[in-house]
Amino acid sequence: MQLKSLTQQAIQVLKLNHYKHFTKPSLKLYPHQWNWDSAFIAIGLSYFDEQRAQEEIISLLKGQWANGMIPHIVYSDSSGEYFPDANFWESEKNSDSPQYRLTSGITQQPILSFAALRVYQISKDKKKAENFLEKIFSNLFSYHKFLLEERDLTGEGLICTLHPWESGLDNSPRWDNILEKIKLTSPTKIRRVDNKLIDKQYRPTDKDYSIYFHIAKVLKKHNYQYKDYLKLPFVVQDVMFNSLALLSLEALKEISIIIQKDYEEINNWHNKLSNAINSILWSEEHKQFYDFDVISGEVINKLTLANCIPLALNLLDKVQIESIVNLISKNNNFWSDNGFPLSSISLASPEFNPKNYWRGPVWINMNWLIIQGLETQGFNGLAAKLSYETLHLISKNGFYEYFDPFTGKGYGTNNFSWTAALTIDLVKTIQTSDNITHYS
Ligand code: 2M8
Repeated sequence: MQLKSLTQQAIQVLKLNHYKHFTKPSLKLYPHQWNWDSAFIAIGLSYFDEQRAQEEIISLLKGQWANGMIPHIVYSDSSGEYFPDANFWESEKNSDSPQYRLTSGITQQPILSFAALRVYQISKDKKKAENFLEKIFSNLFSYHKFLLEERDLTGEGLICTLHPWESGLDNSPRWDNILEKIKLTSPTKIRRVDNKLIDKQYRPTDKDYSIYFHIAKVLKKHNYQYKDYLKLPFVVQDVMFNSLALLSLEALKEISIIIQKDYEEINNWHNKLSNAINSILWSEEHKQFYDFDVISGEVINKLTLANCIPLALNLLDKVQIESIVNLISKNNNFWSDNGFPLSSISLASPEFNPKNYWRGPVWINMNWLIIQGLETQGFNGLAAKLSYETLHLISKNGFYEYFDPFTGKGYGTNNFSWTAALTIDLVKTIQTSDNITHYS
């Protein structure tokens, strides 16, 4: 495997998808700016264009709401059809939405502060990078404040997500039971572009889409204000979302030290969130982290890779670490003997489908997050092996959005930005690790 040429190809993908001050996840399928995509993209960019990496994040923050929410989509003026478009959301119904940017009305996996710190750590021009952190600190701070205060709807210290699109793992089987129970009162007219561009067997169903639209309409009806959260159709304490918020909060703490700003709130939020993740989302019985469905009051006991994301946190004990590492090791739930790691849901689960979106395929950002976790917990050998296998999959099949865990075939869109960006980071990490001789 030629790591140098793989990096060069990845850089070309990010150049191809560059538009004004940000990077589209994909030219046709996703022609706007997405929240967590931009976080991953900024990390990749920072290896070859520090200025552009910083601009990527600043551009996303232009869409931030006055209440601190960073929307899941900041719409661009570029050509290219995408639905739902900005008009669908009518975000102006909430006076906190920005005047000069069109955005969606929901947020997405909060990995941005973690990415901003990585951009700083990778950059060579530290003075400039420090100025960048100073410039964006109050934005990041108010985003965490929004999450930890406004989105802690139950008052238990956990952030609630209000739409499958907020999870970023849109049609994950974790949401099946909730979606199943939602009754559409009137037929929801849906317009789809995605399944005209990509074969529909690889995308969510029309039924899923009608419910996604329905939930979004309910949020819109509440003017994106949620005092009455028990009236909402989808309210979840999502393990992955809360874990990434905590990871980002740790990064925010570090950023505040770099720029010498001391904020007591960060420590308070941190303590509250770590305690809540460990006490509410950890199942002592199953030795696993599970999401919680606030509306039905039920634990969502499905096993997907998202349940393993807490591995990246510093709060786990030995039993918790071992149970997750065991799950993601070869020949177990997410890594078949002759296949490619890691499938997005357990290979053994009844919903597993190797081709369909977030219901089985390998996603590079998920592998990358697990690799961060393995490194945090000191499993450097396994982290290097997973990095190598991930790069091998990409070099064999291309910069696809997702991959078949058995054959490695790429699905969804090609030239997908976060696949390219994280390739650059994985190559760098592998090259600087002790395992270089083995894997280069
Ligand atoms: C996918 O989600 C969008 C809706 O937000 C879509 O299907 O149209 C997800 O994979 C999400 O995680 C990702 O951020 C987005 C853009 O890559 O695409």
